Amino acid sequence: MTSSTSAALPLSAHGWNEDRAAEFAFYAEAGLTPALISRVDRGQCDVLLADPESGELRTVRADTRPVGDPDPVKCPCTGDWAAVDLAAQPLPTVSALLGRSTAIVRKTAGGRSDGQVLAANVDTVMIAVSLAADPDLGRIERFLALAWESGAVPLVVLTKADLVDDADFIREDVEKIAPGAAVLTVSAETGEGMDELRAHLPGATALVGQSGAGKSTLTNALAGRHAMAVQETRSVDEKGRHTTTTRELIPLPDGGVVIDTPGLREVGLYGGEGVDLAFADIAAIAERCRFDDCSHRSEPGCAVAAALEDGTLPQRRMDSYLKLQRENEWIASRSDARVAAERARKWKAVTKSMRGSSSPTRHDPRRTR
Ligand SMILES: Nc1nc2c(ncn2[C@@H]2O[C@H](COP(=O)(O)OP(=O)(O)O)[C@@H](O)[C@H]2O)c(=O)[nH]1
Ligand SMILES: [Mg+2]
Ligand SMILES: [Zn+2]
Repeated sequence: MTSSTSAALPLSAHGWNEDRAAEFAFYAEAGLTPALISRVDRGQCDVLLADPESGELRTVRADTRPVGDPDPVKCPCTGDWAAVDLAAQPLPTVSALLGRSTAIVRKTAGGRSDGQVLAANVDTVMIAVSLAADPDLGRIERFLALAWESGAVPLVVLTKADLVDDADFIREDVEKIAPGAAVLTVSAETGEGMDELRAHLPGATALVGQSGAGKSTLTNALAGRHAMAVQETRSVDEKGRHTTTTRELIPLPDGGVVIDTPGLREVGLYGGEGVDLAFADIAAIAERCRFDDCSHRSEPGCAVAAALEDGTLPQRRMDSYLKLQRENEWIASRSDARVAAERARKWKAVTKSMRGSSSPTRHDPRRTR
């Protein structure tokens, strides 16, 4: 066992593994300590690490400015593994971030085309949906696309089962729009379904969903303690206020971690294959179209049109698919423009450096995915 793995031993219950230790070896040699980012604020963060002296897990405040980046997707986020310089004064600093195995990235709210990482390195994206209101299938599909795109496995959890008596019917409806994902019904209030939920959650889990869906209540139930504040008054309208304001990582008593997130009003997609994975049933139908490049609009022998016609594919689901696909195409075109602008800037810097003396490039060990 290398010194960097033994130094991080208490962290292996919370996601530290051989791949991360191998990547970290370079930083271990520089005297840095491996740490898991549990919460990010402006310019600072909390990290979980194994105390080099006692070996106990503890939380340390650290300066994140050395790993700041103009691209928000590359900035440190909850769930990132970091190399921390504990000796730095006046505050320990995050000197580098390790590569991410998964990342939940949404388009930032508003008209901009920037991405925002909601959580990094999770194995499961748990989509919490309250049974107390009529489920918004389009919204669940959108969350599923976001989850598939992250590289983690989506899991839909229908919460507050104690408040309704048709939970199983609703679950069947949701299962139809969630190919490849498990759908569970739970009640944090009565404990119903909680054991099954725990069995679905090895490793790291991020909880996403609307405000008031019961995410923080579930986090507390899984953690076995009051780790997160929950909405005090049970809102009659299911919109809910934002009780949770930061993304926070909670280590679980039996290993693993849960990342609780504030409710999301806008869940813009940020490109990629997630939409196609979330609508794998449509892709399967489309394989039977006569033409490989069928646009499913007016071509003869279109299996999608036939499925819409005979009702096996609901029009609502097809519309939802097309809408999310268009959104993805828009963001892809915006990123192409951004990449082109970035390339132009680099060329300018390079030609300038060839004329001048100092090189504009600097060593940057960070990478994402
Ligand atoms: N009846 C019932 N209420 C719940 C359950 N889970 C959460 N709630 C209530 O739903 C409200 C919103 O919960 P909260 O965890 O703050 O939701 P969040 O915004 O998704 O984090 C709170 O008033 C909770 O007490 C449940 O299983 N049953
Ligand atoms: Mg909350
Ligand atoms: Zn077709």
